[in-house]
Parts: sequence; structure tokens; C-alpha cells
Amino acid sequence: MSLVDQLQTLKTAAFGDIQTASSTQALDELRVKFLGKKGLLTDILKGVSSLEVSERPKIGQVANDVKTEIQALYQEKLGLLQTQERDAKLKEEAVDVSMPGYVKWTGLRHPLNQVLLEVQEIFQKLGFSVKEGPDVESDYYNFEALNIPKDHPARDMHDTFYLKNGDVLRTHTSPVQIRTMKAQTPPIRIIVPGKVYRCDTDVTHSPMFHQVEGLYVDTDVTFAQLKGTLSHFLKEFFGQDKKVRFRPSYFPFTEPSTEVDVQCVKCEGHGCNICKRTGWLEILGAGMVNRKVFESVGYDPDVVTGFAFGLGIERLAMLKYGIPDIRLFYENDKRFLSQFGLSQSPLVAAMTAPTPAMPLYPSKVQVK
Ligand code: FA5
Repeated sequence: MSLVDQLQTLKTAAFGDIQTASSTQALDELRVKFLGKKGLLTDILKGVSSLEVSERPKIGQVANDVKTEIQALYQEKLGLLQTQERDAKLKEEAVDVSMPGYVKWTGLRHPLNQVLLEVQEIFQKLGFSVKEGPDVESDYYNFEALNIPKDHPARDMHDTFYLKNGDVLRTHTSPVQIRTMKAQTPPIRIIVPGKVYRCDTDVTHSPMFHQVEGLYVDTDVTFAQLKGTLSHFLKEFFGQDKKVRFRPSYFPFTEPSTEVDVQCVKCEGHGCNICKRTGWLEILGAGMVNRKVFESVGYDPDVVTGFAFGLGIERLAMLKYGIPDIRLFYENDKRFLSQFGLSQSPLVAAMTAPTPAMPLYPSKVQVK
């Protein structure tokens, strides 16, 4: 077959293949096959060297024409296939704007932390600052300095976890009262949030729970101020219309002592299963700091007076949100925890923006 015929046959084959190519990739493979450096056209042109010199330009011309025509068809087909492939891709990736969007899950504060921050915020506005103390305490700080000597019956109220060396897991946050008074002179106005431990467990008691201690020491601190401060706190926390009552009680480190009840959050005082038909719920213990406690920290009880209180954070959270079982707080079940996200923003703001202290009661103590 002459070279011209071979070129014509090549052109026919290339046209047929290019026209039926179904993708840009297949088309590119055809370009390499027919027009590439080691392609079929190059193969045919190798035969030119055996021709008479006079015949060579004519064959060269035919070969160029064939190549140009194949390239033109290739370009035309390439444009067509690229358009088809782009359209298919756009169709495949099209966004269905009627589909629901992805919901971004953002973390929430634990309900106990939310309540704790709320409590802190209320007291910080009254001029109380936040102190902390160790979870492992000596018998002295947890009991003795608080007027609970060994063999005192009040120790039975605190189902204590003892360590081998005689230290204890603190049973309340009250030891931080002693630590602070030993380190500072009055006036003192602190709250102490923290974990406490008691060997006690049921639906309203946990072996580890959280308390917030409060201590205000100055001259002329009165029981009226204790009542006013705690009433203000409870109304801020539970709502202005909640009734509050103070009942006489006993704590070795306060005299007189009181327990404070709020009107039952469920039945509003009519009596129900939560408040054991009394209409009231006990929320905290409090009292005027016992003279013996002042003596144990080296303060003169004839000069200074003070009040202290201790409240359970779990108890506050259970009452505010109607949670029937304390163990729900510690199970880390997201279905439970995610119900408490709404009050986050103001609390975060309270955390990040320091509240200026605005003392209710200006100090009269002269610190030398
Ligand atoms: C005390 O712990 C005293 N230190 C409080 C106090 C401080 C009185 C300063 C006077 C002056 P009480 O044992 O009542 O008191 O505990 C205080 C609160 O902790 C209770 O009202 C209750 O809300 C909470 N609480 C007590 N035991 C548990 C427990 N096992 N689980 C969860 N909360 C508890």
C-alpha cells in the first residue's frame, strides 16, 4: 500500500475512533496513539526516507493535511467532551438548598458548673471574693478548729472518709474558713466553692458533692445581715416571689445556728412528695461564727463578729430544675446534660468579666 493510501487509512481510522470517544481521557489516548511521537503517523512517515527525493514534498504535504485534519477533529471533540463532563460534574455536585443544614454541636457547661457560677455571681456582686482549699484535710482544720473535738457527737453527722495517716477527705468546705482567718485579718468576705466527700449515697446524697461556703467577719456583723444576705441570694437564685424561712438548728462552729428553707419549688408551699408534705425544702446551714472558732484562729471574739453559711450545689440545682436523682449529674449522659445550655451566655460573661466588689457593709475594723 502506498504511503498516501496508508495516510488515508490512518485518517479514516482516527476519525472513526475520535468521533466515538466517550471521555476526554479516551480521546487523549487516541491523540497519543495517532499523533504522538511514537504514534502511527510517525510510523508511516518513517517510510518517507525510502522514497525518491522528488516525491517526498508531496507525501509531506499529504501527511501535514492528515495531521491538521485529525487535530482539528480532536479539538472539536475535546471541547464537546469537556462541556459534557463539566455539566455531569455540576449536576452531580449540585447543592440541594432544600436539604437541612449541618447542626454544629457546641459544648455546654455542666449544670453544676452553671449553678456554681450563678451562685458566685450573686455573691460577688455583694462584695464576696472566691477562695479555695485542699480536698485532703487534716483532722484539725476539718473538725477541731471548728469546735468539733474528737468524740464530739457532731462527727457522726459527717460520715467521714479517713486516710491511713489520719487525714480526711474534707466533709465540708468549712475548713477554708479557718485557713482564711489564720492567713488574713478582718474584714473577710469570702465564698468557697469546692468538692466535699461523705460516705453517704442515695437519690439525694452522693459520696462526692459540691458545697459553697460563705464567711463574713468584721465588727458588728449581725444576724439581721445574715438573714438579709441569704434572703437576697435565695430570691435572686429562685425568683423574687419565693418565700424563705429560717429555722433554729445546731452546728458546733456557729452559735446561734439556723437552717434555711425555701418554699417548695414544685408545689409552691401546698405540700407534695418532694417536700415531704411540709411545703418547704431545706437548702443550707448557717449561723453566727462561734466565739470558740474565733479563739482557735487568734481573733478576739469581743472585737469581731461574723456569719457563715454552707450550701449544697447539687441541692440547689435539683430544686431549681426539678431533678429527682442526684446521680444524673455524674453519669455524663449527653441527653440529660444538653438540656441545661440556655443560661450559658450570661454565666460565661460573669466568668470572664470581673465583677467590681460593691460591699454592702462598710468595714469598721482598723487593721494595724
Ligand atoms: C455543713 O456541711 C456545714 N458545714 C454548713 C455550714 C457552714 C453551717 C457554715 C454553718 C456555717 P450540712 O451537713 O447540713 O452542713 O451540709 C450543707 C448542705 O450540703 C446541705 O444543706 C445539703 O444541701 C448538702 N449535702 C449534705 N450532704 C450531702 C450529700 N451527701 N450529697 C449531696 N449534698 C449534700
